Order: sequence, then structure tokens, then C-alpha cells
Amino acid sequence: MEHGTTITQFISEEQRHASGATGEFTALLNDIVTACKMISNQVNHGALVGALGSAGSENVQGETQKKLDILSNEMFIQCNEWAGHLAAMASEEMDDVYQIPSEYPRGKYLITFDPLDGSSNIDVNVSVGTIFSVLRCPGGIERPAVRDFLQAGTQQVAAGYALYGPSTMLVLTTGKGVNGFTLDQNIGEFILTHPNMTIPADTQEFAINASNMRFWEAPVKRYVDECLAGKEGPREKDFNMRWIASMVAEVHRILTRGGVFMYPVDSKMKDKGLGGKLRLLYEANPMSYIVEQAGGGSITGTHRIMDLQPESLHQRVPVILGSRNEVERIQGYHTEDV
Ligand code: AHM
Ligand code: MG
Repeated sequence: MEHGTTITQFISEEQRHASGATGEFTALLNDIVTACKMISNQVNHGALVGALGSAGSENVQGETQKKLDILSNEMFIQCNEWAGHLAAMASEEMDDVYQIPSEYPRGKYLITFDPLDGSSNIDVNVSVGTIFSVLRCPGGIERPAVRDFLQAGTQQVAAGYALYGPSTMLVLTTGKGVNGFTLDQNIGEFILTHPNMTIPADTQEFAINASNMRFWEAPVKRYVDECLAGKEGPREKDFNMRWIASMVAEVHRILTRGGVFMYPVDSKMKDKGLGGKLRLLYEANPMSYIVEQAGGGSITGTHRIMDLQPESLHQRVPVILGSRNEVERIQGYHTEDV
């Protein structure tokens, strides 16, 4: 029977064309894929396996952890620690760098991940996802420290996300465009269903948490006001608005039909000494890599996110990403006097 290209086949073939590829990177991606399948299964079973609700603990950012946050983190580690591809890992759910246990061999890659992004959606059965970013471990490092993870987004070797929605999808870039795979539950394999995903340069759809409107800075307020003014306003067209509160689902929508996603820095965050809501190393950078590879843009407002030099493991940054012409317009609003 005819079946599509599996993700394993796809990655192997892509790597076969890469000069000097040893197969290690392919094997690492396979372990990540297995982790996403396990998390998908757990998310899918939800209350049936007692996986919903709070775990009664807080992560390093002071956010309440859900049982599924912790379970997903454990599954991701289990699938990726044993095979000898990684030198260390870092996650939204762990304060410090996770060292590979001494009984396992160490490899040349680092990984950062958010095991289950969009936690506020878990208990209400709305889409959530896993985000990951693969970096090279600097040479000669025995025990990777935080500084070894502080690499600009442009240094990423690969980035991807799994979306646990009506179907489970995995979207991946290794720097040669963006490809989407759908999990066929019957055979347990991700099949290439969305080759070469691209983001239209123009859009009439934006996503932002409008409850923060009174705290926004002038350029963001100007952009949203102009969108809301519709046909009668300066944009001379009507805009649609969405807010899922799951970055993975928002980015996936943008990869599918275009749009802009914004979680800007605002005065409330600044008062608390925060640089934004989303985390640079395991949310903003991997999503920026995917969006740029699909032809879109990703900025803080003033700067390209992937050019930022990270300063700490859990650093937060403002994020504005999506259709290129809109992102450029918003950047223009931030750099001119308004
Ligand atoms: P999380 O990693 O704790 O789940 O937070 C990240 C999520 C993003 O997926 C989403 O875009 C944002 O937080 C939603 O925030 P809000 O609840 O403020 O709208
Ligand atoms: Mg997150």
C-alpha cells in the first residue's frame, strides 16, 4: 500500500545530502520525535490517566506547574538522555542545566525545550505543544554550564515544535525550509503532510492578548488601533483577531495562513523588571528560526530576535512574529518617533 514519507525517512534523506553528516544528528531528531509521540499520547489521555490539574509546585519563573508540565518534562528527558547525542539539556521546567547522568555517553549537541507550552490550556482541552531548539555544544566542554547555552538564535542547528491539537503535528526546520508532519495514530509515525511551509508576506489577521492594552507601548498601540479601525482607518482594510494563549497553535496558524503574533513588552512587565513574557532560549528563538525559514519575520519590536546575545537561561523577551510585511511595518513604528 502507498504511504507518505515518514519523518525518519525525511530526516535521513535530508542528512544524507549534508556533507560530513555522521548520522548522530538524525538519531537525535528521532529521539526528539519519540518524546513528542509519548507526550502526545499522555496529553491525549488527559483525565483518563489522572494527568490533568496542578502538581502543587512552582517552576523557576514562579508559575504553578501542572502535572502534565512535569510529566512531559520527564518524558522528554527520558527519551533524550541515554543515546549519547547530547552534552546537556535545559528546560522551562528546570531551574538549572540538566547534566547527562554519568552512566550514559555524552554527545556534541545541546537542547533547550519547553515540554508543554500553553499550560493554561491543558485543563480546558485546548491545543498545547512542545517547543525545542538544538545547539552545538562548544568544543572541549566536559560539563556544560549556563554560558554554553547562551548562543544567539542564528547558531541553532535545528528547531521545531509538536502541536497537540485535533491531530498531532510536528513542524521542523534544519535550516533548509520548514516541513510539517502529521502523526498517523494507527501506525505511530509522523508522515510528511505539509512540505515546504511558507508564510504569506501580507495578512489581515493579528493575535495579541488585548487585556494588556492599557499597558502597551505606543508603537504596539498604534498598530493595533490601525488594524481595529478597519476599512475606514489608515490600513483601508478590515482585520480579524485571534488569541489562543498557546504560542505553538498561534505560530502554526500563521504558518498555515499568515498573520501576526505579538507578546510585546509592556509597562506592567517593566515595573516587575521583566523584559517580556516569552522565554528567549526555548520559545522565542526556535519559533523565530521556524518563522524566518518559512519567509516570515521575528523581532522584539526594534531588533531581530535571532541576533540577540542571550544573557541568562530563562531570559524573557518581547516577541512579534509572522507575515513579513506586517512585521516590518511594526518594526518601523518602533524605530520612528510616534
Ligand atoms: P507557558 O510556557 O507558561 O505556557 O506560557 C507561554 C504561553 C504562550 O504559549 C502563550 O502565547 C502565552 O503564554 C499566553 O499568555 P497569556 O495567558 O498571558 O495570554
Ligand atoms: Mg512555554
